[in-house]
Amino acid sequence: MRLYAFARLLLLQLLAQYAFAASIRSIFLFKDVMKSNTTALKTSGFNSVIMFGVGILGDGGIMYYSNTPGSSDVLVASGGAYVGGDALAAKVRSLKEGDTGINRIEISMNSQHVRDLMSKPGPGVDTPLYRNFAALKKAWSLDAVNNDDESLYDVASTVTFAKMLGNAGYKYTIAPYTNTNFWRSVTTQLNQGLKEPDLLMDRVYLQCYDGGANNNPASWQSTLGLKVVPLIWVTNDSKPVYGTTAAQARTKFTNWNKAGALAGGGYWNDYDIEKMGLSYKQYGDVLTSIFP
Ligand SMILES: *[C@@H]1O[C@H](CO)[C@@H](O)[C@H](O)[C@H]1NC(C)=O
Ligand SMILES: CC(=O)N[C@H]1CO[C@H](CO)[C@@H](O)[C@@H]1O
Repeated sequence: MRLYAFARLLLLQLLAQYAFAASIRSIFLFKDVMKSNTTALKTSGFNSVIMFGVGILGDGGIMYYSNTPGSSDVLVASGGAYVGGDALAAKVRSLKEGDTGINRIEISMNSQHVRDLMSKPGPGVDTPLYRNFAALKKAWSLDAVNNDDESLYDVASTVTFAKMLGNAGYKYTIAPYTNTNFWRSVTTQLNQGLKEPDLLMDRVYLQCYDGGANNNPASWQSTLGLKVVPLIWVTNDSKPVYGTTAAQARTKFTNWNKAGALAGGGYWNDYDIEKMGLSYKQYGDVLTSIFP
């Protein structure tokens, strides 16, 4: 009996280690989740989705901005409550339910209003902003907030805001393309004294296209002291020069991973996969084979 219990403990530890070590296979959701093919997203090998286009208002309200023709922006949290509607909440939650490989949902935002709200009224648990994020987390079953700041780069308010989100139960992630010094300061301050799996800033999605086309994942890894998840832009008719086929993505991820073991890989973005008639499965297969 004791031997059995011991063996079970060992097995559980192994399983925990395995779950912990699982690589990140991610995709940014640019398309309105009410319109995208969530069945394909759930079953093509991705385990992490990052919903693009959330932003905060001057009064602490949270918007889900539309980037899809025919869709409108939706106010999703206000006055400390979720107000985005049941259908949207059910759709977002469904990403992690039923036949799915997804176990993590993040929302991606810019730095609009972060500095003014952190200075007044601040990051307290009674503020509208805190309560709105808490309500949204619950309604959408969210795991993390992704910072895609590409303009303000204010260390102090970013750190205060991220810690506030940590209090509300979120993990914090970043999606840098440039400004290494800023991201290093933020990372160091947020993770001070913390170790895996308790890191507050636990994922770096590194843009390796457009403005970040020359980014070298291995050198970002050594600068930040964290493994990164390089992002590649799928075939796209907006900036075709940065478009990457699944075959080309395989080569890029393979080479980067050889130069310095990565935390995983990811794509920008689902809208273009659908618009260009590409295959989720082909792009997903690249990730499952290189980052099992
Ligand atoms: C969504 O994806 C699934 C599985 O990949 C596919 O069978 C289905 O036809 C797609 N639906 C639409 C509306 O394109
Ligand atoms: C993510 C992104 O910028 N996608 C663009 C791809 O190209 C189409 C059409 O040119 C744009 O509408 C998308 O915004």
